[in-house]
Amino acid sequence: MSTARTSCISRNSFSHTISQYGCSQWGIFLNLVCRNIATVVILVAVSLSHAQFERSKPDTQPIHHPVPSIQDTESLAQRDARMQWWREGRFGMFIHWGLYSIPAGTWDGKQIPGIGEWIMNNASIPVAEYKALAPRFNPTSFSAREIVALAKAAGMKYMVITAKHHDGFAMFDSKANSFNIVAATPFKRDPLRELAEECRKQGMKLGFYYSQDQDWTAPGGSAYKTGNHDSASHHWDSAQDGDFDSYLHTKAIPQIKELLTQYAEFPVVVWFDTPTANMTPDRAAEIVTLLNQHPNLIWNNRLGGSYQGDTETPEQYIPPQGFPGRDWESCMTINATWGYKSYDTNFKSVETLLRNLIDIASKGGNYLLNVGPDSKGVIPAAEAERLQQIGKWLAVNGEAIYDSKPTLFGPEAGALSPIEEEKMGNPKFIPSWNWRSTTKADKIYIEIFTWPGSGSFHLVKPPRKVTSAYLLADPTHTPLKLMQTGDSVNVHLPAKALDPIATVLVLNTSN
Ligand code: H79
Repeated sequence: MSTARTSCISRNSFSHTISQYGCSQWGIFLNLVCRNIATVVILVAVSLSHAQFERSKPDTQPIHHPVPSIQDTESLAQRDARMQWWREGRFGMFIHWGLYSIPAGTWDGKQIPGIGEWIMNNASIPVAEYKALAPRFNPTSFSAREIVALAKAAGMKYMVITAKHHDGFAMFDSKANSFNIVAATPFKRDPLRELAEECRKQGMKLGFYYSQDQDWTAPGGSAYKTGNHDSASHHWDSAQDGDFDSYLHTKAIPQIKELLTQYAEFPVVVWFDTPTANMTPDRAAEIVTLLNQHPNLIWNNRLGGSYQGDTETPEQYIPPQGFPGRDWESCMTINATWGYKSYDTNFKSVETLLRNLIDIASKGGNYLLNVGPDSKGVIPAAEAERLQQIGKWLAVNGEAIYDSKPTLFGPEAGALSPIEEEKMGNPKFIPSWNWRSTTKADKIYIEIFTWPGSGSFHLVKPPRKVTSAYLLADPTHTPLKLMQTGDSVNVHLPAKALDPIATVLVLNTSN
């Protein structure tokens, strides 16, 4: 591999107060639906912090990369063009699907705590026993057509499916390694090929998740430590022992090559995960060499080896301030697991899911919402129903979400608690759920969660001149009465919200 070229590029020095994977208190917030907010609230918008969510150029410091990546070499204009569809899309479907959907959270008659796709590690299942799941995998009810149609109905613009998770099982036709869905199961079909065809037909973008570093069934693959596993290798079965470079060269890199070349225009996203110390800059550079051959590709910040990729990936939380200067995507589960668990019925409400989407859009990010098909290939009905409901809201109100810019206000999202602290000792961010805002060139959208009993929405010192207003869900877009007094504007609202979850007030504006 060529490591001769070198470059000095820049690193975003913005310091994150919440770790990438740690859900900290956020999961708790986001699972809480604030039901006991006083019903009589005057919603007041104060614009204090213009542009705090804009993607401004961050403070930078140099990083050395053995092979420069596309992000190191392209211009800002090229980056904007490459990221355009992703930034506009706002909402994607994450699909965690693999052999773990067979045990579905139960092993040897015991319910295994934790996320379903981690069952092999969490229950210390020996390699041979786990591999024996493959001949039992026959998801005959899998329909790429239906899954893509569901994503479309939900208003999602892209999907990312696990091509290989940490268990090492490839959900695609791989010549590089026979532990895959085509060679090792009675199913024999390639779901990635079928999804690619349907995405092409139905106008959906398709990306692949690939666990490049952890691989619990390939000799030499990495493992995160859980339980009483070996303190150095973190392995729990000698069949996992081996040389990381030979894993990288005989499995991961060949499979990444296959994924990048077997599916025509797809993938448009490669979603790496959980780099360990094994993913050194030189090893990551070998993967970057492959990625560089696909100049429109978008890839996340989890490759490792000091590469920052295109996107920040807060997992199971929404960053209170977004990630100034970076593209970002919150990935979140719809219940409490990524991979299917038969007994996880802890589904988030449509209200919570929609608030998350709106909250994320108001901070300039994307929402990658996960579903976990079962061992027959079916997305559980409780998940599909929720997606349909979100889609209904977006069919009416999508204009406020897609291709929108972040809020011009800021304090409406919440505030740091003067008393409560999170794990790291930083002040805890307490979200507020009265309203959010998104922006377009000549419009300000106010997504109202808590309908004001006062009958009006009050704006103090609006950042732009408000010329007229209406509700997006009002089919006639009847103008609402505006009262301008001094430096504030009052918008009269009907007595009842048009949508119990979020009603969008549109303000036409001029500068
Ligand atoms: O694919 C999903 C997760 O399986 C994956 N990322 C998302 C998108 C992921 N892998 N690792 N992590 C996230 C973070 C690791 C958390 C851990 Fe644990 C805490 C590993 C050991 C302790 C969670 C709890 C997993 C096992 C026990």
